Amino acid sequence: MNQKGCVVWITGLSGSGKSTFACALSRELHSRGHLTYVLDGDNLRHGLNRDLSFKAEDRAENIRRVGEVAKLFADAGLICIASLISPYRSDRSACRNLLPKSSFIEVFLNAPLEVCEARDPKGLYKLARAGKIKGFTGIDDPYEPPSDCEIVIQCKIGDCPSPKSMADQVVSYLEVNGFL
Ligand code: GGZ
Repeated sequence: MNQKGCVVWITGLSGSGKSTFACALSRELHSRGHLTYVLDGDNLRHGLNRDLSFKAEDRAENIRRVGEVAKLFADAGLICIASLISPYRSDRSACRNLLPKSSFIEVFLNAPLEVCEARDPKGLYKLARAGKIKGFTGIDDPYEPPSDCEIVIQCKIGDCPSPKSMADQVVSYLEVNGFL
């Protein structure tokens, strides 16, 4: 196994497909003999981050903790894949600053709100529209798209790349940039 530790940080709206993409990327890297670890925002909120809400300070703390954990995995030589909404630029930028230059690879899964809301896999958008969830990203809490990220994956209405082709795009980036 020849790899250099790094963090692949996937940001995007709820329902954009971050978790599926993260799993596909992890599977693809494993099949090539690489070691990975996936940190999924929603899962971590059941354990490490279960004390945190969705208000801005708590989202910042959520992202800070995951950034610190991701750094540990990257230090140990793993390709750490973090998938969190991470809606605020300043929080993502703070994570980037934890890592050596170029080892933080920010991937924007750019699925428009209409696409995510039409999918609504957990019915959360419906609840947010009905005012039953307050401060829902994209509805009544902001999502600040990255302006300087390493990779953008574009998903349009009726035209989203498959998780495997999203994974291939990241694998190519990792190869070209000497992580694999
Ligand atoms: C956004 C929320 C909210 C609010 C619950 N806003 O798509 P999901 O359901 O399965 O994953 C989302 C998850 C977001 O956790 P993160 O740790 O990624 O968020 S952040 O980076 O902003 O801290 C969503 C669900 O929690 N969820 N309430 N108000 N998403």
